[in-house]
Amino acid sequence: MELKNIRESITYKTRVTVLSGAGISAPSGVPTFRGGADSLWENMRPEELATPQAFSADPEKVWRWYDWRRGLLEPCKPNAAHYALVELENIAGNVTIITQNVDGLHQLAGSTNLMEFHGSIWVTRCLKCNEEKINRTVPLPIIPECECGGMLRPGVVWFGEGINPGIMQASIEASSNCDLFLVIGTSGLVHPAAGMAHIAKDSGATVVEFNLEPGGVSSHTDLFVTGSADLTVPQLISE
Ligand code: BV8
Ligand code: ZN
Repeated sequence: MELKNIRESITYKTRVTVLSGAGISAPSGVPTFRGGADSLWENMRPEELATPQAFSADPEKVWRWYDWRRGLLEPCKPNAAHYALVELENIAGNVTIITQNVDGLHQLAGSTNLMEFHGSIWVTRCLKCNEEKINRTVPLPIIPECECGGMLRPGVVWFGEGINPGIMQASIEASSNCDLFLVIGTSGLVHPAAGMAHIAKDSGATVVEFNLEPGGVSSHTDLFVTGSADLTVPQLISE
């Protein structure tokens, strides 16, 4: 099976579900989590920072890390892989994107049916009144506060926190009811996100992975497309 066969198999009836990870945004200049030198967590360990415990222990330190990442992300633009998934919406029956990324690049590219499985770095949530707001201020005053006077936290899902039940349910639905499941730029190490590929495979979908190297879900794929996502994913649309 080749990418050419996959491209030719997509019709207006094909239901496509996508699981994307940091690798789809790497060509946009967004550092990945477990990558090489450009990795985001090289000098800071995720357990130290992306957890509720780290935040309650030292909210200022955790906010400085998120504020630094927001500053890195601000100039980043979607790349050809993000745009190819938008174009795919005009070719396939429907396209549902489940992204692990918190960078907002799928929205910027124009994807309409999108679930942010791990939340968004551009959202803040108040610990007191629970209000969630989009906030693109860079840099943020540290520690940012709500109008109600409550402390704000990043609107992301930390390690040890559950996924939003509505998003979890919809993601399981989309993974168990699709013809084609695309896994793009993820190491497949983080659960339950990575489990969506297993659900798709078990429900009979064709699973195609786009990555530089195999990862945690590669044993469940029908086709592995090696290369940078901005070069390989557009080949789903045209030669
Ligand atoms: C939960 C938001 C329970 C925050 C993130 C042991 C075994 C299994 C699971 C666990 C375990 N111990 C603990 C767990 C659970 C834990 C987990 O999975 N840990 C892992 C590390 C083992 N999961 C959780 O805690 C989850 N919650 O289980 O809760 C529960 C249930 C009910 C009620 C209460 C509690 C929540 C996990 C969410 C964590 N939040 N992000 C933030 O961003 O600050 S995860 C973080 O990692 C990002 O969201 C990221 O998306 C995600 C996954 O990373 P990737 O996207 O895959 O990125 P990575 O750098 O790893 O890989 C990049 C890939 O791209 C590579 O494959 C590379 O080859 C490729 N690539 C690079 N360049 C390119 C490319 N590909 C193509 N083209 C390129 N150019
Ligand atoms: Zn508030």
